[in-house]
Amino acid sequence: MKKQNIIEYQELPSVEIQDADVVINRVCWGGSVSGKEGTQDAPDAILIETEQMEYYDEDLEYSPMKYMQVHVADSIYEYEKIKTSFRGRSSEKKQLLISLGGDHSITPQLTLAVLKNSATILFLDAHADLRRSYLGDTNSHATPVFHLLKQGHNLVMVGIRSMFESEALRIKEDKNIHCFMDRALRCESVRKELLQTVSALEGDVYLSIDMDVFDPACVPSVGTPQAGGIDYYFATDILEALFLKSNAEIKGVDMVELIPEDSKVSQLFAAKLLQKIISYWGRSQGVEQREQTGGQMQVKYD
Ligand SMILES: [Mn+2]
Repeated sequence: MKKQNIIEYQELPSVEIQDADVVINRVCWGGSVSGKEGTQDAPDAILIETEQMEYYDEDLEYSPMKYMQVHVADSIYEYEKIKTSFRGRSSEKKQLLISLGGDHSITPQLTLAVLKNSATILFLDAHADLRRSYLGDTNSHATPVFHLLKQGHNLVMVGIRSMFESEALRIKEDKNIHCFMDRALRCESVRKELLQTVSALEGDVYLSIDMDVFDPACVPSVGTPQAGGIDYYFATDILEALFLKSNAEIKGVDMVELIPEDSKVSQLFAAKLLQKIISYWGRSQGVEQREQTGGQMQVKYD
């Protein structure tokens, strides 16, 4: 058993899991990476960079952590344990369940942990990730979509720009996949169509963000970088459509495939995205109507 570091979100106190509004799960699993190594180090590196973030959300004009409490869970180092993530979470309280990876092979294990019924998976990725197995590994970072379809979920895929021929065929033929290719998203009308599709989502939704969906100029350090990609503000638009415009029930979120690097640009980008997700979810729950008893009120912050 490795020693658990004390790592917090924005240096705020971590409350008991049952009391938390937001639960952050650290999945330190990089076992299936075929490109660059180091995804298992991303969860802590991202959380460390959240210390650099302001509490105030400049888009929504409020400070979410005045109203919300966070629990940062112990790190998970074994693949078999991922499917029991968020054990001990509240059965009554609405909680935002976020997992920081790790490579993309963790997603189908996380959906087992948080989804009871078939759901829509909003899947942001440069790669189709639809292989049955890759380099002999059936639980690879190249296979999550294959497993998610097998689990009975629908996929809305965004930013795809790298695939094997059989994956392209499956995307075209499978009625459970709605794919927005990265190149098509250069076109304003397709961007609008995507945002409308996301706004119209309802029922259970799980959001999976492979950090390689972004332009490598924004997020240079990921397991398998790919030219092209979306930028921060378009991702923010997608988050706004999902959290603030749709009637979807967000059952879980993951951010995967990041590799910490010396300039820290990649992990800072991920930290900002994480903050945005928490902030938008908080707004969707109307947390700012509550009393100010959130984590931020318990620390000196000036
Ligand atoms: Mn992926």
